[in-house]
Amino acid sequence: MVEAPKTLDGWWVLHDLSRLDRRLWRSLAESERTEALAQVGELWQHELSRPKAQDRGDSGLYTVLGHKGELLQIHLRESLEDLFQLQHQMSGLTISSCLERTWSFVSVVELSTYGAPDGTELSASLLDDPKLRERLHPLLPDGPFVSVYPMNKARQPGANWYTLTLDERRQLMRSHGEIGRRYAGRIRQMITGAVGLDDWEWAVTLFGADPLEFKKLITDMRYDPASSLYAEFGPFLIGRRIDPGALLALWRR
Ligand code: 76R
Repeated sequence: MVEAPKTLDGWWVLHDLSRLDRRLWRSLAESERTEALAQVGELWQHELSRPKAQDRGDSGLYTVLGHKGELLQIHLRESLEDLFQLQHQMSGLTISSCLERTWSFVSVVELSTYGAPDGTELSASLLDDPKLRERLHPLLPDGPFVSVYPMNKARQPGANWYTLTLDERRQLMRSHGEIGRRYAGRIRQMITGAVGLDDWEWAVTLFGADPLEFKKLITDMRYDPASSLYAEFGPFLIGRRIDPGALLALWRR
């Protein structure tokens, strides 16, 4: 029988990529720009750092290389409602009229239970496991590099993930997980599910200190059937964490 894997779902995630329209930005009066940057600083220092302090989410800023965008924000929150609120708050900022959104992705932290032994129930005791709760509510690790891309599992004749049995998928995910675990301690991954929420089925967000490790891990996975037969990818982004103060300094120039 073909059935969907049970998933554990954690914090809601907004990936938000934008670019500062410098012509528009420079057309503002100096005093307006100063005021706009003060608003941004205020928001990041207070509103956006509060969820982390209260263990209710996290927010991170990353500069991104290339033409796809220059600033990636990743926001994790307890509910989708919180993300709506955050977006409304952001759009009220003066700087928002100069920020052009170039990509975004809405998803929710997802752990599938392929790794669990047969018949494991998602019992309350399982959810009490602090390690599991931490994985469902991850704080953004300090990377400082981040690799982000959306993906689907294939639905083609001859390679259709969704017609495989649970057992077949479990086998495939096992070898996938083994490859991933070779990078334990060097790469942290965050898999977020987006079926019914956005245009791809998942976003993959990888964190690490050495960007070459991203290339190696993703290459290793390409040769593994879970990816070689069944994975389809969207655009890839490479970013580096930047703290709000450093970003403001860049924009102040
Ligand atoms: O062992 C476990 O408990 C978890 C095993 C595991 C699952 C179930 C796992 C491990 N992943 C799982 C699910 Mn993954 N993952 C990706 C990508 O680029 C590519 O080729 C694919 C993008 C990467 C880089 C990656 C990394 N994984 C999934 C799913 C959901 C499938 C479903 O539900 O149908 C997707 C889409 C996906 C994609 N994976 C790991 C990693 C790494 C690094 C690990 C090891 C993590 C660890 O052990 O801490």
